[in-house]
Amino acid sequence: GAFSRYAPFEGQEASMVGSAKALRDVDWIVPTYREYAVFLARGVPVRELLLRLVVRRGDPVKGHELTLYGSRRYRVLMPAGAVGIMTSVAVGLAWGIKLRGAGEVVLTYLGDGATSKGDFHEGLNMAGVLGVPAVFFCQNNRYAISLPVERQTASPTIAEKGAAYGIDWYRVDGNDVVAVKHVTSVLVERSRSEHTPFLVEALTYRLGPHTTVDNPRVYRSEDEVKRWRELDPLRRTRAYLMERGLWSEDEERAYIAQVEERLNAEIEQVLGEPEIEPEVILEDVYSRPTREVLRSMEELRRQLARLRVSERHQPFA
Ligand SMILES: Cc1ncc(C[n+]2csc(CCOP(=O)(O)OP(=O)(O)O)c2C)c(N)n1
Ligand SMILES: [Mg+2]
Repeated sequence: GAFSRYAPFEGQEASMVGSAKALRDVDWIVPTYREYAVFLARGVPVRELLLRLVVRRGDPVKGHELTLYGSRRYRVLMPAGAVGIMTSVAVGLAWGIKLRGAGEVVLTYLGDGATSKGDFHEGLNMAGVLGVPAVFFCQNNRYAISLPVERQTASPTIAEKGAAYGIDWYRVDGNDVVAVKHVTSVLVERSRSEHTPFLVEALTYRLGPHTTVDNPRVYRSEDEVKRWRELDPLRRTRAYLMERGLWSEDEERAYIAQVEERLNAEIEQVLGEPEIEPEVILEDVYSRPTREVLRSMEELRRQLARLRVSERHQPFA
């Protein structure tokens, strides 16, 4: 109940971690609202993400755009909430990198639903024409909220849409972390040296709800979810490691206990941080506030003061 809203990624861990681990520190990530495992894999501190999710002072994005995350330090572009539009923004970023000769690569995340947006097609078209160092990583998790992918496109695969734009495309088992890491690493390095874009379709499944305010039972069967649970990437990774004697039940128990303890302590800490002042919403409109912004700020303060006075007189019963 502490988070306002959140888009869980259970089932997509292998796609997110495998792809993020294919990057070098200089590379850029263009995420959607769901890529929290990507941020962790990149090394963003848990505390920073928690401050973001509970919207407390210290939130790197200062309360703007609930649940979305961006960071200059970790080279994560702040996405827009509107689905799909970051595909073309990422092309601009990658083109800039090419013009500067910077040797960086842009890894752009998108969902199956985003491929129906014009921005996806415009972005891929420009990426092909300009020859930019960008890898488009589409997590086909079978749903865009309640809409199954079969109703999203009549194309047999999402990946092959790259062909229309002269972009090489690949499909990978998105629940196999080793396969995802391998494919993405090869393409990221080729993209870096050859300035060529690629499109990857990672076949995966969202095991949880779309967000914490969604009820997936109304649009898909328990049976379907059960079938995908058997392909849970965590289960598969565990089996793979145990078979090779690299992981054990004891180690796992100890590890989970340790992580839970640390996480609970961090959550308690961030919940103790002061809330963000509403005025902050106007702070970053321009690098230096204009007269209009200052006037709005004054007006907001007046309204807030009035609100606080009336709250005091009519306490919420
Ligand atoms: C332009 C636009 N239309 C609709 C929405 C509402 N919306 C939010 S997430 C989402 C589904 C996106 O599905 P997909 O691209 O497959 O990503 P996933 O949520 O599965 O990770 C929709 C329709 C939105 N945010 N922006
Ligand atoms: Mg989807």
